[in-house]
Amino acid sequence: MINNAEQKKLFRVALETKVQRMFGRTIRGASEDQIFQAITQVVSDLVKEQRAYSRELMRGHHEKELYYLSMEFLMGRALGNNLINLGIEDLVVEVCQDLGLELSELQEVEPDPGLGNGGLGRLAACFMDSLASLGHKATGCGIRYEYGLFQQKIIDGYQVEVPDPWLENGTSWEIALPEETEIVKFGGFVEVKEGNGRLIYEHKGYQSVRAVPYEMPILGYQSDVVNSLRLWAARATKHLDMSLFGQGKYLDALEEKELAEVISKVLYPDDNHPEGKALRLKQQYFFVSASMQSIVRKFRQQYGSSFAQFPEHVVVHINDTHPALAIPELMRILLDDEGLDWDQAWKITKSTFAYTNHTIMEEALERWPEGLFRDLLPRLWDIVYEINERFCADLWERYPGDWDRIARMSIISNHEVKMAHLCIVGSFSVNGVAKLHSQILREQVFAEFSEFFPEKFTNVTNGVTFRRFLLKANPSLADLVTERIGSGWIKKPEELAKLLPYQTDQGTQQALAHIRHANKLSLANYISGHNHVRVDPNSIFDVQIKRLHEYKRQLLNILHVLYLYNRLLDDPKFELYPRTFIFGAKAAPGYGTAKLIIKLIHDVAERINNDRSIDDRLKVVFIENYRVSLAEAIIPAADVSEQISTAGKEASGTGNMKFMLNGALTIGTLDGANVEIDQAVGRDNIFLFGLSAAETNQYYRDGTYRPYEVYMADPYLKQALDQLVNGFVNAQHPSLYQELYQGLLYGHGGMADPYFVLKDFASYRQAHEAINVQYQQPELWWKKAIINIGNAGHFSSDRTVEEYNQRIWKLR
Ligand code: 26Q
Repeated sequence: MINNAEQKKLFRVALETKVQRMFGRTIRGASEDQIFQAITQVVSDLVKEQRAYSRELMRGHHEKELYYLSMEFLMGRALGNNLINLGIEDLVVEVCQDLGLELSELQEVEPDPGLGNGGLGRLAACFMDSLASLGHKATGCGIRYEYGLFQQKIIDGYQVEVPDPWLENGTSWEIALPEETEIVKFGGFVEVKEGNGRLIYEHKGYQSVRAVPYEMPILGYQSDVVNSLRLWAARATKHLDMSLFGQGKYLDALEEKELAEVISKVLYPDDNHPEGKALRLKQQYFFVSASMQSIVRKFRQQYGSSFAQFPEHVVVHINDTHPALAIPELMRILLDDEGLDWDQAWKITKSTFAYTNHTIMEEALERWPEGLFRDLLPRLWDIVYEINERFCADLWERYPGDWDRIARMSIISNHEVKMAHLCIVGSFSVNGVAKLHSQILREQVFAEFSEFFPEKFTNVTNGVTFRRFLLKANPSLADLVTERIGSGWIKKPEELAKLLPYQTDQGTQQALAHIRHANKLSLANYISGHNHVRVDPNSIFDVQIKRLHEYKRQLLNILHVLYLYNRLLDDPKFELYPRTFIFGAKAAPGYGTAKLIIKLIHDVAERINNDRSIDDRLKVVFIENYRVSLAEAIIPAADVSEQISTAGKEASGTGNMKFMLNGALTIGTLDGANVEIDQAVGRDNIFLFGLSAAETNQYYRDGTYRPYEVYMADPYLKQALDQLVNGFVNAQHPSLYQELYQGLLYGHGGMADPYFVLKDFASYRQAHEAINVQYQQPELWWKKAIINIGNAGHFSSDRTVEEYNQRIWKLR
């Protein structure tokens, strides 16, 4: 062991040398950018050394391995996280200080890799962290998008999308593995021949694309295991290039290259709002085929062709239906490449896969047109067809004559392939992501499947990594917690409960209040720099940050803000403790209503923030380009966490957990994981409002909801709603929000106000009144905050991953 001073010296020398070798400059002569590059390189060298060491340890161990297949991994910045996981953060901060540098500023140079849309992608990233920290062998498999989720610019209150070329300056965190390239085949046709007394399926006339893997090492916290995130990049096959080249078709060869490489070019920016584009299907098959081929190849190297043992050594998790083609792809490999017969291959396949559903929204369930599927993936089409024939035959045996039911449950119907049905039939486990969500899956969305395969259905409630969202994001709160209860909570989240005895402790309450205030001050500085709005750190910071979607009801929030403003204007006696409402949200580029709500938030903000008559008691801020690194800055500064989705719509939510962990109080509906947060903290420590899932469901069934009547009966609500269209929020363009107004009162063809914004308005208002009163009783407020932190243990992704492991994966 070498001591701290020596370690510091080693790191300093390594950094100085690196700057010289990379840029031909000394530290004094280098730019901030160059120093960032050099630090990253030094740290990534250490990470890769750890990886080499870990692989050496693992060599010869034949442990079961998890492959987590996901179209999205929303990892966030790596430098800070890796410093923490290497246990050298303090040391590097000091080295930087000695050199006159501020590490926190250097970290801001790192592009935030946005290889995901929202919750589903961030969950995958949290799982990668927890798996490595808990010492489980796991590989994340996905796509190395050249462009991540678009960057959001706000111009005149409107969202404008700008590309996110996160790889432009390269990244030090990945290792290219061209020698592990796989070939993926698209299009063509299948020829059936007889050989050795069996049918042989030959795929011909296809186009092939090379899949080149890049691996990012995933360190755990105080763990010897280093896992990998394996992301596939699409490249043209050399073979094709050369043949065209030889014929003098230079431009054609380049075009081929472009056509191949477009597959991994960009992440689809739709969240719970799928678009059925051919390129998306190509992306899915591309990474799934490459992943399954490499998994089988590795199995063969280790265990030969004893494929019956495959499920003992390999489990493949499917993150929503996006990687569902892995199921028929494994069938194809086992049948065509390995020569197994159907029954053997099917037995192996359905013991290998587990599927998580993340959404109940009907329109978000993936289906692909038969024609597109068949043309792009002719061999997989045959296989899915056969899987379905056999499944329907099983259904027939159980429900003879019940054609309607069989049609509803069929994988292929109305000339579409229903990916969720394929997943349920082809997996041994199907789970939802919160108790309520799993119950809705079993009782409503997949009720008939759950009757047929009751043993497959289960729940595993989501969680978040405490390393990134407390230790890294809120170091002063993490220190306070550690001072009180020791550092065990970092790896044993349930130990946070040891904080509960401090709930009424004045010293702890005050320390927490100080930390919050300092975090609010930093956020206020950010806001003043970016939004040119001055917000008061003594006001209540009330935050809603998440994708913009009608079911998440940012519209309810902003209508309530408008209501508060009206009260301040109309009633000099109206009491309001100063409030700052903070929003952050990207809208899918094709989702017009969501984009209009962003504009509305800006117009309301403009009006309120510039009104001197209300004495700064109300401010509204929209933070541009919300992303993981901003979440880390915003959440520690929040007093109030807005989790206000229409009950029954949000599968889980995970932002709710990050806020709770940082001691913010939730205002929310009984939806998703809010239900379990309520159970964990108790009714006194959360602000609940609104319809229950049972009630919204009843309205959907009986059609008796009349938003117009609600509007007419509530003058405050009517006033706010009318202001959307009477020029109050936008005098230049009074009809701008007509669409929102009409949708709430009359609907657009379908049901009016399908997300119950009007119905829940009054009770939302009351919940906010309770916040207004209770925030002014500091002993009460901070007690509740500590109770929230102390009960957050259940919402650690370490707990989630352990549950997956015990019930589903069975690693070690
Ligand atoms: C599908 C097809 C074509 C294009 C896009 C898509 C697509 C992409 C992303 C469909 C859905 C998504 C993302 C879904 C998502 O993030 N769901 C969230 O998952 C979280 C983790 O479980 C939950 O906490 C959230 O409640 C859920 O909304």
